[in-house]
Order: sequence, then structure tokens, then C-alpha cells
Amino acid sequence: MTDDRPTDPGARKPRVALMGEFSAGKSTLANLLLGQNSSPVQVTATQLPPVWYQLGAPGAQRVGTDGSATPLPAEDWTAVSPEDTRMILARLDADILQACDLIDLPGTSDPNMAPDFWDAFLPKVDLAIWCTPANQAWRQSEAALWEQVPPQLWTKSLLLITRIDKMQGERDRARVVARVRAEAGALFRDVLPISLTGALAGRDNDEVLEATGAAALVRFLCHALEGLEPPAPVQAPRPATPGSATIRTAPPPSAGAGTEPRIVPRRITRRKSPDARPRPEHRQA
Ligand SMILES: Nc1nc2c(ncn2[C@@H]2O[C@H](COP(=O)(O)OP(=O)(O)OP(=O)(O)O)[C@@H](O)[C@H]2O)c(=O)[nH]1
Ligand SMILES: [Mg+2]
Repeated sequence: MTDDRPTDPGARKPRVALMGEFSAGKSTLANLLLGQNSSPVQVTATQLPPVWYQLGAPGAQRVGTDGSATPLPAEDWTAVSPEDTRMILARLDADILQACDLIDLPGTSDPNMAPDFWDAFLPKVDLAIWCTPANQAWRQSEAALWEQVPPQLWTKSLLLITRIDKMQGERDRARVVARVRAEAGALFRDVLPISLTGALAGRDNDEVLEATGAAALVRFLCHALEGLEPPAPVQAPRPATPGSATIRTAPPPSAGAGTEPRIVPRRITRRKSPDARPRPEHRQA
């Protein structure tokens, strides 16, 4: 990926990259944050180029390695060849995209990615959320790659321990979080556990969002995005009250609601825009 998205620097929003090894939960996290099932999720490794999400009328483009852009029908995503595709540029009406762009990346060891991809891409990122699955959290290969990212990312980024629901009991959960904090805590702004599938299943329920770790994730994003200094003015997300997980980037729905953008989560919205693209093939574990 050698170009900047979007091309108009005045419209630039903070860029949040969802990173990690194969099947770590990056696309599940993207769908949770977007409030809609957009990124393909499957048990085995997904053969997809990076998907760059921006706020806009729903639609997608395939951007080739030669820079060409072609419209991409929703059902074609899984057929896109990563070898000659720089990225899928997906525009969606999702609340979080008012505050930042989200980039759902392939696994960090994906052989389809050009050798210089990460060197070219990482300097364009403002904040990363690195997903590491609880049952094999923070492997040497992950540490080796993260140590090579631009150090300014270390103090802004989040290490997210996914699949925490796969740990048997509170003691095992606490143990894995403590170990990862000890090993990697200094290289991240924070380390948080989450059950992504649990949060998706109960995303209309505040207690579930709190129990699964999704509420803590949203609180992290609120504070982290607020602290970023974007290159162009954007409406920074701001918690409604101290400690609240609400991301507020526009007026809340009130009088005349329905036309105003509704702003998210505490509750990570399940709202779909009427013409949002249909779900690509999804297979949940
Ligand atoms: N139980 C459980 N399963 C999860 C969690 N997060 C993701 N999964 C499952 O893990 C599998 C892989 O998830 P994806 O979101 O596709 O992972 P990914 O990192 O995008 O994978 P690639 O794009 O192929 O590198 C899917 O079957 C998800 O349902 C979690 O927190 N708990
Ligand atoms: Mg994925």
C-alpha cells in the first residue's frame, strides 16, 4: 500500500490498524466496532488484502497494485486476489468511522503481502490494535514483528487478548493477562482481554459488553483517539461523562432524530444502514 487514504489530506482522520497473526480476531473486531458484519470472518486464514474502512455512502472499490480503482460488488470480496490488490476501500455508514478510519489487515505473516508492505504501511498508521488469541498469547513471532514497528506506535497502541472466553475459569484468564502484561506491557499503552464473539452476541446489552471486555475496549479507544493529534481537524470522540464508554462524535439523537448521525457505543451499535452491503460468506467458530 503505497498511497495515502483518503487522497484529500484535509479529510484525514486518525487511522486505526487492526493487526495480528492469522485468525487472531481482527475481522471479528472490525465487525464489532463497525456494528455490522462487513469483514469476512472464518475459522481458517482469510485470503484477503487489507480492507480500509472510511465513513461514506456504502460501497467498495478494489484498488490494484497498479493504482487502478474498480467498483467491487459486495459478493466479490472473497474472490479478490491479494497478489494484485493493494487494498479494498470500503465506505460505510458506521458511527466509529466518524472518529477514525479502520484498517482490517491480513495476518502479519501472510505470504501474499509484498515484502516491503509493512515498512510502507506502518508509518501511515496512528494507532494499532494488535489481536493475540488467549490460548497462545503473545508468541515470539508477534513480539519480533511488533518490536520492529515505529516506536511512536508503542505508546499509543493496544494489545487485545482475544478469545479470553476460551480460558477455563477466572484464574486462568487472570494468569494469561498477567503474563502478557509482564511480557509486552511496556510495548503498548494498555493490554486488555476480550471475548469478541461474546460481545458480538450481546452487543445490545451493557452488562454483556462490560463482562466481555468490549466496554473497556471502547473506553480505551475514546481516550486514545482523544489523545491523538490528527493532521487535520476532526471531531475528536469525547466521553459524555468521565469514565463513560460512550463515543460521541456528533449530537445524540433527540428532537428530529432519524436524520442526525447516531453515535455509538457504550453499546456498539447493531444499526445497519438500509442499503448496507449484504454479508459476505461468514463462518463462525
Ligand atoms: N471464541 C472466540 N472466537 C473468536 C474470538 N475472536 C475471533 N474468534 C473466532 O476466530 C476465528 C477467526 O476470526 P477472524 O476475525 O476471521 O480472524 P482474523 O484475524 O481476521 O483472521 P485472518 O484475516 O484470516 O488473519 C473466527 O472463527 C472467529 O469467530 C473470540 O474472542 N472468542
Ligand atoms: Mg480477517
